[in-house]
Amino acid sequence: MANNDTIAAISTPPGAGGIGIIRMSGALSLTFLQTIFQPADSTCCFESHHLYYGRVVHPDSDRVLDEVLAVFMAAPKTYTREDVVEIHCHGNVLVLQSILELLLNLGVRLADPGEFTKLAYLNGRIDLTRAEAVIDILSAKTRKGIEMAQEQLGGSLYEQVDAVRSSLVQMRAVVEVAIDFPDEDIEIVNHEALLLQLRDDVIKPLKRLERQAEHGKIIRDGVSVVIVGLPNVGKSSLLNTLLQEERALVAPIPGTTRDTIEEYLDIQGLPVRIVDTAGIRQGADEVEVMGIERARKQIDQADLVLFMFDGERGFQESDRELLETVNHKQLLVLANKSDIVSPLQVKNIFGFTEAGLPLIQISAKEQQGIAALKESIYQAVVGGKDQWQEESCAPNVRHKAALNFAVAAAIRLEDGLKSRLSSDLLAIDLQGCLEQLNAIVGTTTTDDVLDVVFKQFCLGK
Ligand SMILES: Nc1nc2c(ncn2[C@@H]2O[C@H](COP(=O)(O)OP(=O)(O)OP(=O)(O)O)[C@@H](O)[C@H]2O)c(=O)[nH]1
Ligand SMILES: [Mg+2]
Repeated sequence: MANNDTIAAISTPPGAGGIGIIRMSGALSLTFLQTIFQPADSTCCFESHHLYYGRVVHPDSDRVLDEVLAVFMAAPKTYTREDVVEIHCHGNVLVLQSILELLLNLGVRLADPGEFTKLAYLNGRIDLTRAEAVIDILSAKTRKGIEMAQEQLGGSLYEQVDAVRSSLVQMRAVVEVAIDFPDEDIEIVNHEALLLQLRDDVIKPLKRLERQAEHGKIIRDGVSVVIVGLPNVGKSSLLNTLLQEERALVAPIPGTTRDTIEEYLDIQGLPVRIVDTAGIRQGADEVEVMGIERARKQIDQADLVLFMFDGERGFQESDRELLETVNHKQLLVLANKSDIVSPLQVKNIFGFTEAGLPLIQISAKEQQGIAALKESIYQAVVGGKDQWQEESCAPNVRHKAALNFAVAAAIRLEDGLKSRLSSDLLAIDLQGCLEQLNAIVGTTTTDDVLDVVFKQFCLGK
């Protein structure tokens, strides 16, 4: 799978920045560096893991491409376990591209997305769960998400899965002895002891991991909260207030927002994708209708809908009609503009609380009731699953699928042990369970699974 190419990519994001980094990995990295880099100090010997100042010069034309810092890192103490070179240039994408192109012309191959991390995995520096943790660190939306990803990079998930694997390997040894000596009279397999080990050391920890995967989804993907209401009720004002920036246009003209606008918000460590939508109404113009369609799509995917009406104008028939189209979703009803209407008035007029729907009064403009709203959002979407904050690891969707299969195999094994099934049949489920765990940590992962995992990376990582 690993080949002997030397690969390179721009590892910093596109756009202007203080510095931009080109990374190279492979046995010829140093040779390529020496071809294009002129160190300021002629005695430079490219000592491993030392940074050298100099210039990148085109070997044919002597044209200076940039003033840079370059570092050579000798295998195996590198990200990929191969020889690695980094060239730190000025952070202009044109400069970076010109140096990268020069390397490619010299015979370096452009790295695939995630290929550096894939090499780290293929060369045995990290297991697959740690490689996936790298993706999580890059894409985490909250501090909590980063914390979890770093735990996983440190091996928290690997170690838990590996402990279960060890137990299964031990159990398999016992069962295999019985298969090898089928004619022995004595019962080699101590079913009770195996059952105990299976329950305590396999099923219990696997179920805990399954539960953690539920939380993993919350931490990784967060939840989607969509603000819905008639035009002009103050949806965009709420988005701006939540984000504490003037992200969306706000105007007293109904139909101001025509597209959906989404941003991430951190509520007590929970990544919340908050979406402002076009006000929904009859008789909208063509563009508005397109916006309304998009709003409907967002509503379909939402974990929670914030249904907003104008507290000053009151809850009207048109609000009720709109509410009916979204009340199959989890809802919070917001009466906005509490700065110009007294809370008591809202209650008396609309009687929401009496009807059983929790009513939250806010002023999006004057930022009143926002802390309580955030708390309500958090409670609505996290509810009883509050222990997600304390979890030490967050299995992802891929892990979860494998965990589900592993638990199913373990439970079949439990049944088999209880009914004294023959050893060769027990061995099948033991092996099945083990294989799922091997796939999680990546010892027996197929190429197409690896492709899916590493495609999630950006270029240069
Ligand atoms: N007094 C008061 N005015 C508000 C409040 N929130 C919004 N407004 C005003 O209501 C008008 C409409 O606000 P927007 O935030 O643009 O409303 P919207 O729901 O996004 O409107 P559309 O995008 O047209 O659907 C603006 O003039 C805001 O200043 C509030 O809490 N109090
Ligand atoms: Mg708006």
